[in-house]
Amino acid sequence: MASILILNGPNLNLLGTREPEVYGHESLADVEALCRAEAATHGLDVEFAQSNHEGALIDALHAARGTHAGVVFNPGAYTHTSVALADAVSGIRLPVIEVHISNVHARESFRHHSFISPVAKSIVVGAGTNGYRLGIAQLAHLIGSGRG
Ligand code: DHK
Repeated sequence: MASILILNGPNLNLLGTREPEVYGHESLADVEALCRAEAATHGLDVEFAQSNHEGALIDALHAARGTHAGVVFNPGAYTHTSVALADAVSGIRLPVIEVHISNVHARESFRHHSFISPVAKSIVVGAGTNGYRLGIAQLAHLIGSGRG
């Protein structure tokens, strides 16, 4: 069975309690459950991970090579700051779907720029936690069609 990595960056461990008016009431464990359910409908296995540390996220992306067929990645605030994460995404040559729970374009201007978007295969923004579902469906489409 093909597998995918769902990777979450800083502060996403606080989902459910952190600014629920922006990020909703679901916890990261709820998101993991929905990801596993969605992936199962596509016949995909899931590794689910979260880190508050940039280097650990880079290591997780590197480790996905040869292990996973693609990545659904919410880089959190590193989206707007990290050239190193963008280099990791382009370096691993796997399809990466960038997901943001909130509509970053309707928020502060510093959230409008993403270092990840130019190297992501697809982007899902502002769909709430359903964005992870959409990201997995898109990854399944890309993997299944050989366009990953
Ligand atoms: C999550 C964060 O932690 C923010 O720093 C980003 C993103 C937006 C989200 O919407 O999932 O700006």
